[in-house]
Amino acid sequence: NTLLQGKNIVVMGVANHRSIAWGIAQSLSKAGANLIFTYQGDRLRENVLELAKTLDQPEQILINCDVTQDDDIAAAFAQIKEKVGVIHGLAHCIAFAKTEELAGEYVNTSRDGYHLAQDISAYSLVAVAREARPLMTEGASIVTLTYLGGERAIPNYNVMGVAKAALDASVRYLANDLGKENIRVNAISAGPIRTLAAKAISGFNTILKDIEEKAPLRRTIDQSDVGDTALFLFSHLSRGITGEIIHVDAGYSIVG
Ligand code: 0WD
Repeated sequence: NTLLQGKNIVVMGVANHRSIAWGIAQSLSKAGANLIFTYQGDRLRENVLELAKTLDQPEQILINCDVTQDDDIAAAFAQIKEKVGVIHGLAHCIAFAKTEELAGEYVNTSRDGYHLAQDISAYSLVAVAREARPLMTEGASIVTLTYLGGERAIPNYNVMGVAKAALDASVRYLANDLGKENIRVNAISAGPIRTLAAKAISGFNTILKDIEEKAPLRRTIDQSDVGDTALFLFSHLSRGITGEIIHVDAGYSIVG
């Protein structure tokens, strides 16, 4: 399909072939988008390069960007500007919390752990949107990834749930700020998928089993389910949608 032909889209957060960001990249590439990847530090560069080479892209554009560093973010978008000039989309697929805070009681969350989860998982969207904005001169779509644990208290999700609640609120505030420039901001609330980040959450297998039993579609979702919804959100088809949280979870949130 050609839904995203001629669109330059930045994809942040590919770590390996299981990453949701990678599922999104595959859907967008198939729709003709020109992709720019950002990765966290040199340890991931080779991984992302190998993956990017498997896509039908004129060239691999890879840019280092650790979102805890304002300088990195500014430098990354300066490079992106130099490379492509205008961007039409940005997929933010980044989160982090300390493993020890993704188990047991939320009440034990440390000040450090709280700040770290908020910084990487929620504030980073604000920082990135601010740097991306000047490049989004033809209107654009920003998509982030959230989880039901931001709406409900889900066992073990803890500090990340609170970070997702902040992320969800940020989507609404950013959508309101940027809408006048025809920049839309939405989140996909994905059902649980086995990825590197998911490994850190205790009891993850139990969560998957519960979905298979209770979700209306009686199945878990995968990276391609999220990728194709992202494709819709980056396309003209979703032009009237902003500030929204779309659940791609086989319907679990309506029954669980
Ligand atoms: O079940 C799931 N897997 C769900 C994930 C359900 C619902 C939502 N999500 C969200 C996550 O919370 C996250 O926001 O999807 C997003 C992508 O997560 P993922 O695809 O599940 O996990 P992963 O492949 O690990 O990608 C997250 C990446 C990091 O990977 P690692 O595992 O190396 O920490 O976020 C990136 C990094 O590549 N990341 C950073 N990028 C730049 N700067 C930073 C940072 N400081 N920290 C983490």
